[in-house]
Amino acid sequence: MNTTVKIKGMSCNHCVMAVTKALKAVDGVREATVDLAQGQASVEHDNPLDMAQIKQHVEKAGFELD
Ligand SMILES: [Cu+2]
Repeated sequence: MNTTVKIKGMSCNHCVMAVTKALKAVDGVREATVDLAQGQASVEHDNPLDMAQIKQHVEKAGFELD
């Protein structure tokens, strides 16, 4: 499955790496590809995404869901 997640607050490649790492750490996530210009991430996962956990990880990394 693939879900697009909107993320606020990313401004550079360092942010992209932090968000990528945070998303990949969520249970069931296989791959995460962050698009800085679009302010979003494409997340590949096995089970339906646990958005609460996505939110928690993104916020812990210092960003917000849009
Ligand atoms: Cu940055």
